[in-house]
Formats: sequence, C-alpha cells, structure tokens
Amino acid sequence: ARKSGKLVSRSSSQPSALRPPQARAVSPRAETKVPLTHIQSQMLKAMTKSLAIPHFLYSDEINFDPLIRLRSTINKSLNANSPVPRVSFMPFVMKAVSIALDQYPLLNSRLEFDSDNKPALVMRPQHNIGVAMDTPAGLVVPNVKDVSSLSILDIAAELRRLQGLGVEGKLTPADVSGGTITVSNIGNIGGTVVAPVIVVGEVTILGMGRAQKLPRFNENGQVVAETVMNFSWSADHRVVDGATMARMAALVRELLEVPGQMFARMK
Ligand code: CAO
Repeated sequence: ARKSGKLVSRSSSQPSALRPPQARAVSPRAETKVPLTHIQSQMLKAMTKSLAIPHFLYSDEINFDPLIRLRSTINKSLNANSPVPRVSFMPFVMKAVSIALDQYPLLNSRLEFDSDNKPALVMRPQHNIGVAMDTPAGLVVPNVKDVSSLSILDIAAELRRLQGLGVEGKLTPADVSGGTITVSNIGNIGGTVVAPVIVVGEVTILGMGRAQKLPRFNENGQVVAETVMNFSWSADHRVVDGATMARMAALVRELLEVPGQMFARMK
C-alpha cells in the first residue's frame, strides 16, 4: 500500500516544515560570527543541564507490521468530519507508553532536591507526554496533557493542534511546560537509531528511529520481510535501573506488536 510503502522509503520531497533552517542557509565565504537563535540559546541551557544527568541507553527492535495494518484500517474509516483526517504512529506509541507507565510510574516521576540537597522523587498522577518537534525555528517540545484519559483520535487531534502552533511559532508556555516523559520520533526525517537526551525535570525519554523493511526469522525459522523500528530509551541512572527500563520497554513493545492488548487495557 502507498502509505506503508512511504513509511519505509526515504522521502525525497520532505515538507519544508521538516527542513531545518540551516538547510536553506547560504554558506559564508569567510568565517562569520552569528548570535544564537532564541531556540538555540534555550537548547544550550537545557541540554547542558540534561547532559549532567548520569543516564544509560537501552535499545529494542519493534515489529511494526501489526500497527501498520491497524493504522491503515483506522485511517480508512476517517473522513473530513472526523476529529482528524488521519492518524500517524505517534498517538499509538504515546498511548502504549501511557498504559505501560501505569505499571512503571517511576518512569513518569521527577527527581527533586530540597534546600538541604536531600533528594526525593515526585510521583506524578498525569502522563503529560512531550513530543520533540522539528519546526522551521528549530526544536520545540510541547506536551500532550493527561494521555491516559485520551483516545487515539484525541491524542492525534491534540498533536495536530500542537504541530500547527509549533510551525507557526505560536506554542504557549502551557503547551511546553508540565511534561512528565518525552517521545522523540526522528524516523520521519531519517536515521534508524537515535540516542535521546533526557529533558530536565523528567527521568525517561524514548527515541524512535526510521521504520525499515528487513529480513527477519519468523517462529518457524523462515526468513520473512518485517517492518521494524528501533526504540531507544534513555533513563536517569541515579533512580532508574536497567531492569526496570527493560521491563517497561518490553511492555511497550508487547502493546505495539499486539495492539489488541493495548485496546484491552484502554480506559
Ligand atoms: N519511520 C518511518 N516513517 C515515519 C516515521 C518513522 N519513525 N514516523 C513517521 N513516519 C511517516 C509517517 O507515517 C507519515 O507518513 P504517512 O503520510 O504515510 O502517514 C510521515 O512520516 C510524516 O509523519 P508526520 O510528521 O506527519 O507525523 P508524526 O506524528 O509521525 O510525527 C513529529 C510528528 C512532530 C514527531 C514530526 O513531525 C517531527 O517533528 N519529527 C522530528 C522530531 C525531532 O526533531 N527529534 C529529534 C529531537 S533531538 O534534536
């Protein structure tokens, strides 16, 4: 199908909103000093703090074929009167993360130090899932609030709203604050693996790479074509151990590979 074909092929006609500003810049003829953009200044501060977090990377491969089929069925049922004309993979991934967080709430927490430098974990009841977005002005990370209370179509509609505001540079402080965990999908631009950087005030981030059709062995030992995607998780190793991360990642994988399980657990 065209849609699933597009998912695994390299896009030669990237929408201009997905092209970084540098791609349109002209190379200087001599060394030139330029001030940082507003977003670069914010990245400088935020990423310097983020990279002070002792973190580890955990990676896994997800078979996306069941989700590709499900998304195609759902998209065929949508029309101009639906809350959104189509859904991408992000709402399913965000929902799976939210369902898994019910079992692993530590990964939705925040590490805080009081005035005596005594650490504590702030456990948070809502899953406000941040989404890294590439906009003409650069990287922004708005979040979808209370994902556990939203349907797949609700999440898609909110993502669409945030994407629209992001492209226009009109995201509000409320849109970009209060995130509790982040998902960064670099795969629609390229790259099969990304090592994501934890957002300060959170302990976990998921990075999604590009889906690829690759040969894999099925349960009968036969080689079959499978659409696979790398999920890479970074977690704050001061409070999250690798085993907890691996269990959470395994649950997210199970929910996406057997989407029926996800629907069985939806509230
Ligand atoms: N692999 C392959 N194809 C993918 C994909 C992936 N991981 N993710 C999305 N695609 C495809 C989608 O299926 C869609 O094709 P269809 O027309 O068939 O639906 C197409 O790419 C465009 O997707 P989209 O951008 O409309 O929607 P999305 O919800 O998947 O992604 C967003 C939204 C905001 C995450 C994305 O636009 C974006 O900005 N990505 C970059 C994030 C980033 O910069 N991360 C790095 C942060 S660190 O600097």
